[in-house]
Amino acid sequence: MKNIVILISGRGSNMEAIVDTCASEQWPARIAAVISNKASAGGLQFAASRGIPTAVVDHKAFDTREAFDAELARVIDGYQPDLVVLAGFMRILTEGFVRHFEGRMLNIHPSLLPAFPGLHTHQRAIEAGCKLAGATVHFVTPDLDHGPIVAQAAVPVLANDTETSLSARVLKQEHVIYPRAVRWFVEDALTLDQNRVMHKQGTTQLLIGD
Ligand code: NHR
Ligand code: GAR
Repeated sequence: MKNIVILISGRGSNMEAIVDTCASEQWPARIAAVISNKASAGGLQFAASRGIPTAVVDHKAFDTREAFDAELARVIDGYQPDLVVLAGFMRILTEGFVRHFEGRMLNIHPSLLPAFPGLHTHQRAIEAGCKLAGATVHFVTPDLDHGPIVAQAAVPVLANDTETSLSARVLKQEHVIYPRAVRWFVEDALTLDQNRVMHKQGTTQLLIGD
């Protein structure tokens, strides 16, 4: 059994998708905890309703990013994680924190990396005139949104898209690729060669959505 700790900052719909798929597909894993940097995160109630331990580490209670990250790492380590999953977690993490969980921390980013790292990805994709948008699951490295890519989902950008309509189209595919990628990790189905993540059985790591 692998222990998964999920970090959220808000709604937590990706966390929900992972919790539900872990149960329905009977992964060799348990969601050991859901942790938020915001007490108001909606996802905490969902996790509690499923009997998953929850915790809040409020970044505003710390003077520095290092101090926040040290406490966050201490709380996470209390659940003995094999994998840490960032699911809409909105705080940039320090190098020391990332090194501590290196090779066992995943993020989902709402763009087709390496395009549009950082925030406001959907608005930026629309303004750039992109015809394709999407989401990327990647290992977390100290360099923001630049870690090895585990899976990507692509969707069209339509002529009348707004940030709201495009983000909804992408999110639907996030709920497919993120549980899939986490499952690959807990099954030990991934290999890492330099910057390239490969599925051992050659399963496709690309999803084309609509
Ligand atoms: N930390 C490291 N070191 N590397 C990554 O790849 C990370 C990371 C922390 C979070 C998620 C990421 C995303 O998928 C992520 C990847 C927050 C910000 C940000 O600017 C940027 C990227 C991501 C998450 N956060 C502001 C900050 O000052 C706060 C914004 C807010 O609170 O709304 O930390 O997009
Ligand atoms: C998702 O679209 C995720 O890709 C994105 O925020 C949303 C969270 O939704 N992540 C980031 O922007 C990270 N900076 P959720 O809370 O419902 O999973």
